[in-house]
Amino acid sequence: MSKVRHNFPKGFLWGGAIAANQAEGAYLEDGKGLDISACFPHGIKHDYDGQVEEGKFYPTHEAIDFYHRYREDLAMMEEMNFKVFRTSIAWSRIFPNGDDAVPNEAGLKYYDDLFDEMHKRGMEPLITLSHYETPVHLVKEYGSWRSRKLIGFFLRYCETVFKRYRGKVKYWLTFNEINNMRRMPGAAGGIFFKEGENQQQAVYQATHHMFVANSLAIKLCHEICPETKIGCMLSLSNVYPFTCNPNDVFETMELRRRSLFFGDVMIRGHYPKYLESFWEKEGVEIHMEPGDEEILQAHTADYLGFSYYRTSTHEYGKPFFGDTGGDQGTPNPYLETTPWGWQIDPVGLRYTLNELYDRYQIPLFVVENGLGQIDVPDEKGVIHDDYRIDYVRRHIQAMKLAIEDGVDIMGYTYWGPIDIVSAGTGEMKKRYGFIYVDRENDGSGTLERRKKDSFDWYAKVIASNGEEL
Ligand code: BGP
Repeated sequence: MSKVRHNFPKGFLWGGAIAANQAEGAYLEDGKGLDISACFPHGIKHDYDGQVEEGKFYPTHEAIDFYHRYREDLAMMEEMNFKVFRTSIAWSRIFPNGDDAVPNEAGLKYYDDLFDEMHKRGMEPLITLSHYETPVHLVKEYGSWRSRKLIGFFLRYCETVFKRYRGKVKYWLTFNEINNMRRMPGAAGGIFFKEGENQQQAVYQATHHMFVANSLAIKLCHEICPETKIGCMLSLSNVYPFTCNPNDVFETMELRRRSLFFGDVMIRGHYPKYLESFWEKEGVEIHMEPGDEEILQAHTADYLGFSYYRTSTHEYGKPFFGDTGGDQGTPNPYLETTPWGWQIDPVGLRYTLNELYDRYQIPLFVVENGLGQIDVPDEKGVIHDDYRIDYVRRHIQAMKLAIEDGVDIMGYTYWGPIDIVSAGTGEMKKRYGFIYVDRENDGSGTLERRKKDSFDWYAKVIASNGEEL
């Protein structure tokens, strides 16, 4: 009988996570094509322009200029002893239109240099292939993932980067928060609804194409670089029944399943039955090609990466909403709330880790967890973010308890170790970083980087493998 583990395993992958579109800027530099993230002036929760409108400010166009400053930034991550650094490859840096026959060498070179810099500083790259960054041309020309052609375009992109970065990238993720197809299909899959179309049909048919692409990318990855691990990625902040009323309990299970459905297909390898009644009600009919089901079953995720920020509750019959933090319903009276309405729940992380490990029995990776807050510098310009230290400490303690519960956790990449553009709102004001960036919502500021109090604290956490909290 194996003994209970009371600490983080040796080689636990401590680090941080960002996304190309929220940090790099250089949105059309060195041959990069336009991607959808550059056409949201106020973040992915709000209006999508479909193009860049003259004279309008788009926060991701320069973001924090990580594209040109990554050496300085990675040096700071090394000071925090990072073992792993998560970011995404912007698809449109490699294939500017998404359907190009040949890749853009300048884009490939940029990520070669970026990954070399990470290795130089002791970090393993953890790379997301598509993080809300679908090339705009694929949306305009093909209706994005509505078209089965996107499978081929995506696989050409995957094959190119798997071959180019073989030996440099050991950890891949396919689609960031693919379950956001049900809440924000525009950001998650480039699905912007057309007049009069059956919206659920569009969402779930596009999702089917992404499932097939996910499985074929896993197959390709295992063939081209067998030593790597490739996972799927979901947004899994949790939701509790608001009361013990059986109706609250049952409908909350149904709500949770709307997200777990994506993990069920990509990890168990087949469609579950429980969504069929919903599809029947909505007039959804998934069109599959012969062989699709065999592909899904044969090539499933090596691990489950997921984001966890908060929990919310659901009351029977009440509408629920969703954003970049996950499902959101009735506030939980037992939890404190951030200025953006996100409720802080470290016990919820332990609960979610146990829930997911019970369901899937594959390694789990917390690839996003963080606190977006209003950080106010003191008279010397220093940010005393003890509230952020408290948030991270309690979530790390929750992970340690989950490990004692027997959960296999691969690593933890804190979301936004450096202040970046908020995905949901396009703000800089919603700061996550251990590193402050002098940049405001309106694009003003010097882009200078400065350590917050949490910087040295997190460095010690990693140096002690999660012992010194
Ligand atoms: C997740 C996204 C990230 C990140 C995070 C925080 O949905 O994967 O891109 O942005 O949410 O959300 P926000 O930036 O809106 O605070």
